[in-house]
Amino acid sequence: MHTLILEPHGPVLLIRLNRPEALNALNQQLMQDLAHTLIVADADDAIRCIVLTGSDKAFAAGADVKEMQNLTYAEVASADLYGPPASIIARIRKPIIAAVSGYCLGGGCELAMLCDFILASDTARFGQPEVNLGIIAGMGGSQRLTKLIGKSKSMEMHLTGRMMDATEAERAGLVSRIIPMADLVTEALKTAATIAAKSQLAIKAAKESVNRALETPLSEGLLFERRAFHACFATEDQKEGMQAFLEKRPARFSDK
Ligand code: DAK
Repeated sequence: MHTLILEPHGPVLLIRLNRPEALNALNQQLMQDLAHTLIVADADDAIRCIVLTGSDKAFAAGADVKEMQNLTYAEVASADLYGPPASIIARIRKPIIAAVSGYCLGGGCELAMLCDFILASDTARFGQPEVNLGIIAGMGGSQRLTKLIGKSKSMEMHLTGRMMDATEAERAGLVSRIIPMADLVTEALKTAATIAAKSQLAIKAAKESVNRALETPLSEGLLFERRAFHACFATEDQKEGMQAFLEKRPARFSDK
């Protein structure tokens, strides 16, 4: 699989996008390889958290313009270009951290937003510049970016194609933290290891509950969260977590 480099780090799988010649532009092969890799990782008990990254210069500079240039409406519509892999990535149950350095544009920004949260290096630049090519975002950008940073800023990004730097992206809520570029992957792996050490039952419940905030009305999201909270009390990990706290020792979670 030459479009991706896979590096296991204990319970964390690091996936590096690997098309340096095109600033990691997302072609159909890369998207299929990524979806396949994530399905396998999701089913592998040894993997508890995933980090997705690119290079120092680019997380991904968008969908591959060379691949898209000559496609007709009929071809794009009937193949549902990039649609199936994007739907698969959105359904992965294990946490995925996007570690973003450099350009994170168009489909690249949409891919980062398909992850659970974004850690950005101080060199990261985000944008939805599709309008410059005579198209619009097609992998969720108009919806996810608007939910994450609000209508006004999202609209400006989509209508002008301008990029925002890491500071603006953090202030707007697109990015959870900014990290010096040299430390980005190390910090992402450290964060992933912290997540990997928790009860995976609680992690899945938390991920599903937070995602409900973007997908359902508040009343439905609150009901989902309450039911997921109740279900935590059916787990051994809840008993262990609370007992360990009261005994002033680290918890030993069994994922049961
Ligand atoms: N696609 C293909 N190749 C790309 C690319 C891209 N998006 N971005 C960069 N490259 C290639 C360049 O062509 C160049 O290749 P060579 O000329 O060396 O062969 C190489 O990467 C280095 O790029 P530059 O020479 O341009 O590097 P610079 O540092 O000068 O500029 C840049 C960096 C990021 C500012 C510039 O490369 C740039 O503007 N790139 C395009 C950014 C862009 O417009 N991105 C949005 C693409 S459209 C859909 C789902 C998703 C999408 C659509 C549909 N469906 C589900 C239906 C998404 C669409 C998009 O993302």
